[in-house]
Amino acid sequence: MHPWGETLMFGAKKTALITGIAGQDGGYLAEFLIRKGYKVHGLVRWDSYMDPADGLKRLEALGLTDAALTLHQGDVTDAQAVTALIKAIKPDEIYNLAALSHVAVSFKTPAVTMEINTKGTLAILEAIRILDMEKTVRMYQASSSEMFGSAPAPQDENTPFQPCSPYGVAKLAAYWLVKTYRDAYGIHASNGILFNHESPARGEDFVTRKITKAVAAIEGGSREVLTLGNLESMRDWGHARDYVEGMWLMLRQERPDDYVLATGQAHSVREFVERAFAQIGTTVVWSGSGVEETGRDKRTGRLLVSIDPALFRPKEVNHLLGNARKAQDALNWLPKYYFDDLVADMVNADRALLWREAGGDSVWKMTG
Ligand code: G4F
Repeated sequence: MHPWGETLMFGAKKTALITGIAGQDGGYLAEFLIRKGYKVHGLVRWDSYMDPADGLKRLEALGLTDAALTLHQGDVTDAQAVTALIKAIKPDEIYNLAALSHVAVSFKTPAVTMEINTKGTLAILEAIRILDMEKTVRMYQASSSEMFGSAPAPQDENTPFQPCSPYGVAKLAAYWLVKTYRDAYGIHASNGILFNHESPARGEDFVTRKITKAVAAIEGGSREVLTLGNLESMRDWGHARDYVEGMWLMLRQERPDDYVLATGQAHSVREFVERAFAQIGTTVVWSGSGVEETGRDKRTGRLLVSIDPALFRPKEVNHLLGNARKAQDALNWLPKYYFDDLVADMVNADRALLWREAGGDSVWKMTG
């Protein structure tokens, strides 16, 4: 039998289905819901399922084995299969986290991005309608601050969207599908408009984890230089652990609605680099400009950061800064982690991971 077989957990009060459970948010949300006593089902794409050592590593790192949750092999774009799954497990809550989530990749695969991020959402909404589950299931849709695109900061639920990427456009279409199905059919479906949220479980292609992994490797001597694109982008970075709680809180509300989750503080990629190196006691000094800019160790002069023009995007979102006042008032949601705590958590986790990989006796745990 597959190591992640169909074992059921008994005694759970509610049943939740998480699409995209193998991702950063999926793992933390599964852990959170299991602690709340939920029976958790997860939809996992075939490539993650077939290579569990890699595809399910986040769940394993959180100690989530097949004794705790039930994984189903499938794809959110497969509408019939999604309908059959929802019919079979009759979830009380559905969290749609499945997505092509890398903005830069969405420029290279725009059609696939629309397929997964928009039609995947439609498959779930249609399943709820076709199965007459409008009154028995609540749905969370992972909407994104990327939908704001070039809209001036700060952004909140009333800010007009101006997406700047195929990813942002696809997420915006899904956002509107949720609103439309909610109004047309009375489905309890809510959009969480989440600003960037990171953690030690973040994929290594996203800038924060790319930085923290490189900082740990440079400190450990296994790497020379960190190569980045645009250093000036401003992002409102929070911790994924805080944000999954916000998702759950949205489904506790009597009426479905749309909520921004954000820390209310924005920092540049450059500041993230500086803070991450500061965590290992290194001060970065910058010189040059544009693609010629470099960051060096203030003490030794050693090259630490260089710029690769290939890492710039065809169109950039310059400044994301969220106002989560509505979530604070209605959901009583407030983040516990802010910028410095987040960077420290990620750098320390990557140092511990490197140490463990090198045969040290420290056991990596996702902290927080
Ligand atoms: O870490 P990023 O790739 O995240 P981005 O594009 O903001 O998207 C993330 O947040 C969204 C919420 O607003 C989510 F919806 C989305 O799924 C994802 O989670 O890039 C952040 C910034 C960008 O401005 C990028 O141009 O960092 C800049 N950057 C500079 N050098 C880099 C790099 N980004 C990446 N990934 N890799 C670099 O080397």
